[in-house]
Amino acid sequence: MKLIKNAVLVLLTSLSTLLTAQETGFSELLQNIDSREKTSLNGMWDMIVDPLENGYYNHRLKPMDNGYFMNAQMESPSDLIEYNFETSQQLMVPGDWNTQLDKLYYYEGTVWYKKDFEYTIDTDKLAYLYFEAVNYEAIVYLNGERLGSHVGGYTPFQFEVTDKLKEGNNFVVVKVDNKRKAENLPTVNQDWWNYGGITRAVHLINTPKSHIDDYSIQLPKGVTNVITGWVSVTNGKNGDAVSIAIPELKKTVRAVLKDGKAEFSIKAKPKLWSPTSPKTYEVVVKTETDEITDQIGFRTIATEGSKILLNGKQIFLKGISIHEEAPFKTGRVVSVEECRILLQWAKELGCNFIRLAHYPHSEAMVREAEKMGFLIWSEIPVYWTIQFDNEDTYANAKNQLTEMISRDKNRAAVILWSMANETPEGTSRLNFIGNLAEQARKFDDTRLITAALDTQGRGEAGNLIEDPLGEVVDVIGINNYCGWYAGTTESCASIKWASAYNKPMIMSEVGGGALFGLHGEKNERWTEEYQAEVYRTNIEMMRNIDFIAGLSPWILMDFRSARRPLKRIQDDFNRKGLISEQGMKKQAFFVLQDYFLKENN
Ligand code: GCB
Repeated sequence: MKLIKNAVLVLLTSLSTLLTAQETGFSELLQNIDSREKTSLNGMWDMIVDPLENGYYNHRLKPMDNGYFMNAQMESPSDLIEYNFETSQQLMVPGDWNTQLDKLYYYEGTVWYKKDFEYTIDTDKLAYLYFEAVNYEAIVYLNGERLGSHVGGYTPFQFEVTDKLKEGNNFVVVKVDNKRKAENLPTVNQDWWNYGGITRAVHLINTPKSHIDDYSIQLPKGVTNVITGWVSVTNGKNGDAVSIAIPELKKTVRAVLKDGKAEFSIKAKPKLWSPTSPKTYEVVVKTETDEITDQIGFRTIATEGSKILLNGKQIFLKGISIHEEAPFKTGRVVSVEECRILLQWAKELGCNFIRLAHYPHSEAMVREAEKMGFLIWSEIPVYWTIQFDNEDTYANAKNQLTEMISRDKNRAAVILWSMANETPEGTSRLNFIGNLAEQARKFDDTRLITAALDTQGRGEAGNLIEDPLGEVVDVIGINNYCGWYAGTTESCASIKWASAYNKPMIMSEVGGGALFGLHGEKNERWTEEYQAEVYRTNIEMMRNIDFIAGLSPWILMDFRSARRPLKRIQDDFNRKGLISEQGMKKQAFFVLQDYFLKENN
C-alpha cells in the first residue's frame, strides 16, 4: 500500500515538474530571487545553430530521443556523431544572439545552448533552475533529460530539479526557438527586433525543503492604515508559523499556514511611496526554516472621473515609452547599469512615469525604476492583429499576464497593467481582452487596467474615443501620430478630442522620426527640426484635452526594427527616439523636457 502511495506521489511530483514552466501557476514562481541562495549560470554557453532542427527531429520529422540535448561525445574512432558542443562557437548569456554574431543578425529559428556546471548535493535543500527570460520558446534539458518547455519571450519560468542534479559535473541544454508564428504573442509582425536567445539571466537556486515560494505584501485598494497579504510556503504543514516583520515600522505579525498559504494583516501607517519620495521598507518574511528580505513600497492608486489619484491626490503622468534595448551597443539590455542609463535619461527629461513597452521588461528594470521614483505601465505583447479566436493564443496571453503580475505584484511603482496595444475592433478581440482584464483583476485588484488604442474615430468636434474596449479598462491609452502618419504638423494643435467614457486618458504614443544630426526645415521629414515640431504641435493639442491624465510619447531611444529599412536614415532603426542609439539627444528631447519641467501640471 505504502509503495503504491509512494509511486503515486512520485508520479504526481514528476507531473507537476513537467507542468511547472509550461503552465506556471500564479503562486509557483519563486518570488524575489535576489534574496535567495543562488549560483549564476551566466557566462559563455556553447551553442549550435540548427535552422533545420536537425538536433530535434529525425528525417521523418519525428522527435528523436537522442537529439543534441544528449550532448553525446565520441567514445571510439568509429562513432558517428554529427555535432559537438565542445568545438562549437559560444554565446554570452544573458544576451541576444543577433548582436553577438554577424551571421545571426537576421536569424530566426533554433539555436541549442549548452552549459556545464559543478554541483554539490545537499540533501537538506531543494534546487530550482530559474530562467529570467528566453525568447521565444525554450525546451530545457538537464543531463539529457527533458524538464519541460516554456513559451513567451519576456517572463521568468523555473523547474524544480532537486532529484535530477548529480554530484559533480552536470550539463543543461536549452533549445531556443524564436521563429515568429501567427498564433504567438507577439504575432508575425512587430515593430521591434525579434532578438533571440537566453536574453536574461539563468540561476540555480537552492532553498530549504520547506521554503517561502511567494508572497504578496501591499496596501489593499484605497486603504492606507493596514498592510495585507499572504505568504505561500512549499512543503509547509498546516499550523506552521510564518512571521512578517517591518522593522522600521516596529511591526511583526505572526500568521499560520493553512493549505500552503498564510494570510495576514498589519495595522500600520507607512509613509507612502511616490515619485517625489520613493520610500520603501525592508520587509522580512520568515518561517522556521526560511527567511526572505525584500524592499517594499506602499501606495494607493485609483481613478475618479478623468483623474488618476496617487495616494488620494491627482497626479499628471509625465512619461516616456521605453523599449528594453541597450544604450550605445543596441541589442537586449543585459545589465542593471544599462537599465540605469535609460532611466537616468527619463529622469533628465522630467518624467515621473514610464511605459515599459511592449512586453514585460526585466525585474532589474522594474526594481531600478521603483528606486528612482517612476510610476510604471507594464504590458504584455498582445500587439496588433493576433489570433483573437484561438484558444491556445488566449492561454498563452493569460500565462504571460500571470507571470508578469506574479513577478511584479509587490512593486508599488507599477500602477498600470496593460492588456494590449493597437488591436483592431471586433467581438472576439473584446472577449479576449475583456477576459484578460478579468484575470488581471482577479490576481490583483489594487492596480489599474489599461490598453493602448489606435481606434479613435472622427466625431463632429474632432477625434472621438468610443472603442468598446474603453468600457473594460480603467484608464484609456491612446496612440496617435498627428503630423507623422496622419495630418500635417500644422493641423495638430487645433485638433479637438472627445470621449464616450468618463475615464482618464493617457496619450500612450505620439511622436515622429528624426535622424540625429540631420538638420533642415521643420517640414522636412527625418530632420530634428521636423520631429521637434511634431512634439510642439502635439503638446499644444494635448493641452486642450480636459480628460488627459498623462502621456508617454514614442519613444526614449531609437530601437532596432526590421520594418525600418530606409538606407542612410533608418538602417534598421525606428528613429522615433528622442535620443539616438548612440546616446545623442535630438531637439525634440528638449521640447518635451521643457514641457515637463516648466509646466506646473
Ligand atoms: C505604434 C506602435 C509602436 C510602433 C510605433 C511606430 O503605434 O504601437 O510599436 O513602433 O507605432 O513607430 O510606428
